[in-house]
Formats: sequence, C-alpha cells, structure tokens
Amino acid sequence: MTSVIDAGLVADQNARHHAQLQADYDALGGMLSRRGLDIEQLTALAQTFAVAVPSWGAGTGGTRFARFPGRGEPRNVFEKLEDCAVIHQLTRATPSVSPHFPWDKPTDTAELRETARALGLVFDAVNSNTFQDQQGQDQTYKFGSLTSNSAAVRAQAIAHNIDCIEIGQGIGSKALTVWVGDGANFPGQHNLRGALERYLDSMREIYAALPSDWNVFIEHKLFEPAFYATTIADWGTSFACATELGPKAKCLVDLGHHAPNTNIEMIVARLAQFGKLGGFHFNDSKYGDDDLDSGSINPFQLFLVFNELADAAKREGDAFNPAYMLDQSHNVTDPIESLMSSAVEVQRAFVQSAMVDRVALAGLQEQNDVLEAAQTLKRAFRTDVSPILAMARVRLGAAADPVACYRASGYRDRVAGLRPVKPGASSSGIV
Ligand code: RM4
Ligand code: MN
Ligand code: MN
Repeated sequence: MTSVIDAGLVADQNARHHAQLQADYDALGGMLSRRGLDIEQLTALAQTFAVAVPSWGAGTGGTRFARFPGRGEPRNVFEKLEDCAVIHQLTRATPSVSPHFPWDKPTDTAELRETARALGLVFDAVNSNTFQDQQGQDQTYKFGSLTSNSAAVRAQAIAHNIDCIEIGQGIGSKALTVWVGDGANFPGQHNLRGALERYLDSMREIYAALPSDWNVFIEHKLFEPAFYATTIADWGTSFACATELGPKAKCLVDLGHHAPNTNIEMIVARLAQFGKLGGFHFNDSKYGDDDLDSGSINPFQLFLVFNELADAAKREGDAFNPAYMLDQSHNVTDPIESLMSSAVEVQRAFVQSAMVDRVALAGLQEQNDVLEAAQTLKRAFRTDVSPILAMARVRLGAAADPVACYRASGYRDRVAGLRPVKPGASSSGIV
C-alpha cells in the first residue's frame, strides 16, 4: 500500500505525543475500571470502527450563492482518491470511498479499482445523480427524474441508475444510494400521489437490475430543491417504498435531512426494528441540509443515534450491519481536516455508546427511575474518550493527532502546486 504521507513523519509526530498520551490513557483506564469498564476492550472496539468518505466531500462545496474553490482541491476522481487515502492513513477509520456518478465516472473501471486498491482503499455504495442535467444528455431533469411525467425522462434516469450499478460492480461496490430532488415547488404543480406512483414504477426497474448480493438505499430529504412537496421527504415514505420494493431495498438516514428538533434516534430505532435501516450519511445541521461537520452542532444527538445502534446490535448480532458513510460539504475548512475530524467524532459516539451499561439501564427503565436512566446515558456521553481514540490510531499506525500531523506534512501546499485551479471547475463539489 502506498503511503501518501511519509510514514516516518507520522512516527515522529506520534513519538512527540507518546508520554502525554500514555499518561492520559492510564488515568482514563483507572477511572473506567472503577466503573467496571476495561479500557483495553474499548480500544480494541475503537480499532474496528470504519466509516466511508464521500468522494465529493474531498472538494470544496458551495451554496446556492457561491462557491469559493480551495487550494489544491482535487480535479478528478484520482485526485479525490489520493486525498481520501490521506484521511485513511492518518485516522485508519475510513477505508472506503463512496463515489458519485457521473462526477466520478471512470473511463476505465478496472484502473479506478486498481488505483484505489494501491492506495489501500475500497469502494462503498455508489450514488446516482439525476438532480442535475449532464452535458450531452437528451432529456432535462428540470421537472423531475424518476417521478417525471415524461416516460422518456424516466427512462433516461432509470438507465443512469442501472449504469451506476454496472460501474459499481466493476469497482467492488455492493449498494446503490438513490437520492432524488424530485418534487413540486407549487401546490398543483403535480399530482402528489401520481408522482410517488411513478417513482415506484421507476424504482422497480432499478431494483430488478440489482445483483443478488446488492442493496439499494433510499435516501429521504425534507426539502430542497423541491420547496413545496418533496416526493421522498421523510422516513415514512422511504419505509413504505423500501417495503414495496422488497428485501434488497432499505432506508438511508442522512442526519441533515430532517426538520430541526426531529428525534432522529427514534427514526433509527424504528427502521432497525423493522429491518429497514440500510445506512447513514453522517453530518450535522443547524437549520436544514447544512452538511456541517459530524458532531459539530449536536454531538449528543450523534451519541443517541449510536446508543440506538448499540441496542439494535445487541438484539440482532452480526446480522445488523448498516452502512456508515459521511456526507458533508466543506465551504470554509480544509476538506481533509474536516473529514478526518468528522470520522473521529463518529467513532467517538460509537465508543461512548459502548460504555452504556445496558443491563443497568434496562433495570432503571423497569423501575421507572427516570433520572438515573437519563444519567446513565449522560455519564457515557460526558466521558472524554479521546485517549482511547488516539491510542487506537497509534496502534493501527495512524496519527495520534491527525490534523496536527496533516498540517506538519505540508500536503496541502504540495498538492496546491500540482493542481492548479481549473477555471469554472465543478467536478469536485456541489455547485
Ligand atoms: C443530497 C444528498 C445526497 C448527496 C447529494 C450531493 O442532499 O445528501 O446524499 O448525494 O446531496
Ligand atoms: Mn446524503
Ligand atoms: Mn444532503
């Protein structure tokens, strides 16, 4: 495997942290053992954590108003992979990349797979894009794609999704994520029920093209670009469609795709209970689909989501295996720094949720000891597990402090010289 960042530099940086980290780790270990927890077990668990990186997150994002390109941002899928390899090398928590087509469409599928492999990466779910028109395409998605009232538009959108599955097979993916922006901006613009019927008809054709060991993830989103009525706006519609389509169809929860204050952890519990929780797009939001860094606004919510995941895993064992992916847009930070910090924040919630004494919690719930039950969760959430996460990284050969190590490596300066900004570039972000 190619190390993009000099392995010697990582080792030197880690050596600087060694004494301090060991002292913090020992102190935390003592504190946890008084609570009946074994720090070594938690560190081993942390080492198993993995979340996929979105290829599009490696570039600078944008808003409806502007996009301010970052220095040295990747200009094609190969440069995105190189940045993703840095993220994985320094965190050892992001071994896979979720590509988006046609943004990342390869001319040579085998070459793409081999490039990823050489960088120590594999591919996670592939994402289709029928929310933008692409150059040279016959039909426009202006009035919808899979739900369009035009059979020709629907056929084009279906064919694109099937194309994504085919490329995905070539690069080792096992799932297709479908998010459509379809919907209406005005009451009366379309028939609400008719649009969903057309969506299901289109999805049935895509479902029929899935290989036997594949899943399709249906991603719901409250609003935007359809500001009046989004066809797949909520988990209920997503669940109904996944149920209609069959066992390979599952629901994908993007944390940013809900109204503020929505109880997302309860949605997670419901989908897990009925066997339809396909996976996540982790991010955070304050108002809507803000695509902010995971855990940056509401880390307690992220913890509560993982608390439900830990409960589901305990009930269902290995059969419970939702896909973890990040889905963020970085406008004012270095995307590599944001994605590394976000992967660590999700890993933090994963480890904290493992510290909840589920037997004790069930007992407290049985006795209606509300205050102690709430405190049981808070105790885990308040525990700073940073030394566990850092130790897990060091043991895996990653960086004790990924952002500091990345900055010391000078990677951004190096690629800024190699990747001059393309005028009007849009391939690396959402524009
Ligand atoms: C959407 C949604 C999808 C992502 C696009 C780029 O809001 O989150 O997952 O593919 O953005
Ligand atoms: Mn998403
Ligand atoms: Mn989104």
